[in-house]
Amino acid sequence: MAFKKVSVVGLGYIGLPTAAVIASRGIEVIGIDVSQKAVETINQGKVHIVEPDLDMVVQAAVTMGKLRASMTPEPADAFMIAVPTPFKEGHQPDLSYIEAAAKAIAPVLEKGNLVILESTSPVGATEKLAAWLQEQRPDLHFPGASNSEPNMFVAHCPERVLPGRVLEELVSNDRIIGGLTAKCCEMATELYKTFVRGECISTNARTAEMAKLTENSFRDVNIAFANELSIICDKLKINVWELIALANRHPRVNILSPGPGVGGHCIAVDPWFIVDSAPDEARIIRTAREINDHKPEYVVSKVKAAADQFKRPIVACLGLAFKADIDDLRESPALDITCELANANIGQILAVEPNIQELPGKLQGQGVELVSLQQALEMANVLVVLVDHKPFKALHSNDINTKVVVDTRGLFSRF
Ligand code: SAJ
Repeated sequence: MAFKKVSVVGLGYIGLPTAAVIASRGIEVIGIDVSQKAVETINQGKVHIVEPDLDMVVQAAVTMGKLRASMTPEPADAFMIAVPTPFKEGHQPDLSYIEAAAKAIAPVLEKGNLVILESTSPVGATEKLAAWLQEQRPDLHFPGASNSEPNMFVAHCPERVLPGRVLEELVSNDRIIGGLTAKCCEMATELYKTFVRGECISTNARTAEMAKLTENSFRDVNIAFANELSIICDKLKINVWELIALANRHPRVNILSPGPGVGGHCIAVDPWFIVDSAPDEARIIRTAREINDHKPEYVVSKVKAAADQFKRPIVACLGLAFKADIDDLRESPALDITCELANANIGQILAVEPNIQELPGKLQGQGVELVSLQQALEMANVLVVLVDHKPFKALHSNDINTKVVVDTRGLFSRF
């Protein structure tokens, strides 16, 4: 089947770039979002999120009349759901956004439509999605949810793009196509082939769900190894950066970098979905999460000890984002550490974040001052490197050698 019209539900960090890229291939795309502001912004050809080159692609797609946004779903050939899947209390996956999306599109679904779940999901979520749709539309036949021959198609095709390189990776990455039936895989592959240059590999939905969770857990476990090493090295008075550089010269060793903790909305969340599904079995995965979640607390205690050396400590936190050269503050350990330090009454706290213009809500009213890097260097006696943003990497040893430095990213290990 040729896809003439595609609906993308959820116009965030994944949905909007996906919608714009499909539209750029000449397919009519309607983007659905619950935020009126997001819808209005996109319809003006503008973007509400920061991602390199996204503004250009969205503007072109809207100007060509191929992409438009709306709060009201309408009929289409395929529906792609890209809504958040956070966790609830007790680290249990919260599928309420997927359920809400299913209920929103159900009334406009037509026989033969393809529904794709792109959101990172616990194992079994795609089957649940089919069941929710079946409940809403008893007149249609969803795979696995109806006793009749299915006339609807459902697949899980997890997004795997790296924030900061989304437009490139959307096209070049291989895609896992987890269909509820072989025909679902076939149809979903046909849709992805319209914009993906990478390979599309078919499997079942449960394996596709687990593959995505596995990728992010693999990274989390490896970062936890590096973070644990950094704490062991502090105790043993060894420079962890030198240690890792040396160990990585072994042809089969590739240790990742320690940091202030793991941030973002993916790696700090997804491993918990595996732990929730197999609590007794997922031992390394759970421990890795605990190690990475504990790292900010460890950094705060190091900064407190550093500040204790001064009568009037002025602590400059370099970076608030969850990783280098982006403005994304979601689940950011750097932001949490700065907040903790502000609450700890250890002295004046300065924040330097070149990618934002105003202090985030969480830090407002806490006595924290957002300053430039230059001001921080003039004022502070303690520097805490929390993010390896480009301007911080460009610092010279002369800029910092009169300060006490807590360097969570190893920027100054070369001095
Ligand atoms: N981090 C370290 N040390 C490292 C690498 C990363 O401390 O050596 C920290 C970062 O500073 C950051 C966090 O980990 O706080 C996560 O950053 P990241 O760059 O590893 O990953 P994300 O969250 O930006 O994107 C990940 C990617 N997954 C993998 O690389 C396996 C991306 O491909 C996924 O699409 C994305 O999660 C997602 O949406 O699931």
